Amino acid sequence: DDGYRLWLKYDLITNVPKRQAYAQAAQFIAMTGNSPILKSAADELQLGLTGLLGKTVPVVTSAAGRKGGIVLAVSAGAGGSAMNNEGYQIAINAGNIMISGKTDAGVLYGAFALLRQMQTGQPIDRLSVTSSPRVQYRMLNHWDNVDGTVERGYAGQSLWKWYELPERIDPRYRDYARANASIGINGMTVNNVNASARFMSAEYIQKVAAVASALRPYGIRVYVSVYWAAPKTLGGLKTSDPLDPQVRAWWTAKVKELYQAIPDFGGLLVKANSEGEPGPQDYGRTHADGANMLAEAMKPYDGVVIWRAFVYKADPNGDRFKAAYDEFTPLDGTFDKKVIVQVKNGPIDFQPREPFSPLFGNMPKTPLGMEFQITQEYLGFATHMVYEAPLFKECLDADTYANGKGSTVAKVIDGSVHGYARTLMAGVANAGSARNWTGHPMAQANWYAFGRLAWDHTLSSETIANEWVNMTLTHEPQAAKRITNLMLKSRDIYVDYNTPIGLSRPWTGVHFAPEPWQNRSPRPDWTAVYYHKADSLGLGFNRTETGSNALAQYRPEVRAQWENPETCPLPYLLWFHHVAWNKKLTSGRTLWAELCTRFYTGADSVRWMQNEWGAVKSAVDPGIYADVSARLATQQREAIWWRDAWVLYLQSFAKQPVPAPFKQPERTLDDVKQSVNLYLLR
Ligand code: BDP
Repeated sequence: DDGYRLWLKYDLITNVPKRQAYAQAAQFIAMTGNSPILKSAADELQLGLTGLLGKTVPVVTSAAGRKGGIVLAVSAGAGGSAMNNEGYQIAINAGNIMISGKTDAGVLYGAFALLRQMQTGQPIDRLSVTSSPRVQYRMLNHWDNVDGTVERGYAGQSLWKWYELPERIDPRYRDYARANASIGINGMTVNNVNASARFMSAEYIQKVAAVASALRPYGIRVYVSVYWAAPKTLGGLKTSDPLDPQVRAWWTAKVKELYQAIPDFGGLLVKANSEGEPGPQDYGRTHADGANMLAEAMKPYDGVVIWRAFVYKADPNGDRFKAAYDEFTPLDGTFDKKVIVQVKNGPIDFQPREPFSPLFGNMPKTPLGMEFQITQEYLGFATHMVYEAPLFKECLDADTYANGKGSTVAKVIDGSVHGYARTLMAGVANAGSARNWTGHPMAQANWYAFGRLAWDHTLSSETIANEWVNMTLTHEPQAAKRITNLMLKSRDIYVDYNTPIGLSRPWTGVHFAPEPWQNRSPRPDWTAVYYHKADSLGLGFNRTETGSNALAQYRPEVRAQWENPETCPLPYLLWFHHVAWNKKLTSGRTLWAELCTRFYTGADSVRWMQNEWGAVKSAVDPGIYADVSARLATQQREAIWWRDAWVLYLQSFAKQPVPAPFKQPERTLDDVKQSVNLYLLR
């Protein structure tokens, strides 16, 4: 098994009574009409059933009084008012399994849901399911470049073969679309947020249009990331000032050109005045001026402008934590209704554990979308096993208290707290040209989990993991349970050896090798010491009133959870407090002892992961088994490297021995530094 089929495996069901029961209920697929999306639903059911049941199930145009089949039905009244436009209902009707939706996309999602029932061994003869997505724009953001590289991509090259397009449509585009539709994703940005203006050229618009045509039958709309200075570099204008009439006219014409080539074009994604990218502030204008100018160009069409809130200026005395809130909250209420502001889950940058961004709950008049990072930039690339659903859920389930208790981030995002007219969840994609799409076989689960949560954020990490394992790896119940458990623990294990108790960003330029000692860079907030603030007294970033006071950006109830170092939960402690090395923590250990405990237990736990994986050997495909085993061995070696780097470095401040039963690392701090310096050699 090379992993290419992802979770859409459709292997023959070996349990004979189960297979026969399914076959009884799925003797034909009836489809009236022939819209491309409905056809995709019928094709997928046929493909899936052929594989699962071991025989071809015919597609017919009508059930014609027959029973024992699957009927696909689009009708405006389907599901009543409880179901939205993309929702589906699966029910038994006149002896058939009826999959209905208000739109053909709803039926497509229902078809995948029915297949999932069978893939996970659930009964289908008494089905009664209604499901609607809680979020309207469910998107992947690809950080893919014109030259085929992928920013922070660890699974080969870009999926998009720009040099072959628009003429050649790689068959992978369709399989990519199938995978996404199966989890309800309905949008995709083709290119990096650090964008090239080439994507706005006539040549590339044709290429993007060809990709859009391949994805359209699966209900997926295409979006493009914008290079703010394109009117200058591509259009030959003297300025990109959003208030300049020529600039406005240029964008209006450009958007028109996009819609001529792609009638269902989704919209524009913008990273502006962030990490050196140009933007409206270059002309003394605001983010809202910029976004609204693009929104005006989009006015005749049904697309949107997605404006990222990932901004932080070089400010030697500032706290990067506060930057996005400080820049965006004053603009609340000034954005055009076509604009969605896309906010990273945490205030810094996709760290292994962050508190939720204080923007959530503080922009009642501006639809805020969620941006998660699926690709494991800070979670061990494609070598470490980290199941991300618990990270996503931790943020989604956090309470902002914006409208009193229960105003979770998820409810901000899905529009229920502030009544947002548009709702969005985006994930930075982890799929590339690797045969198995994601490099690490287990990283497929992160793509899967993102989609499932964008559809329904109330699903639990465990439910999603269990579904994925059953569809992808094994039906053997004990093994499935073991793998699910392993996945559920994997993120905390990573945090323990990487950034425990609220540490963050101990990275080098490659964002991987440990370098907590790194203290030189053009900007203070691009060093590691800026984030952990280790000194002879202690460790951590004081964000209380006596420090940067970033905590003031949260509601009092949230603040109360975090502002007292005596009661602040340990996972967040060093995010908000500078804590003395010998301070007794709620765990009963001193800070130094607690840190050592985390680093050592985290690294040791990777051995446990190896053992657990070893125990499922006979239940999973040998190729996948060997691949994951090898990556776990790398993870084990690197976990110890992380542990040693941190422990030795922090020990130079704490000036204490490593407490028993743990043993002082065998190498010295200099040894570790040398191993890291090799990463930086050219
Ligand atoms: C950072 C990445 C960088 C991205 C940036 C962003 O290191 O490659 O361009 O996020 O989201 O985490 O814009």
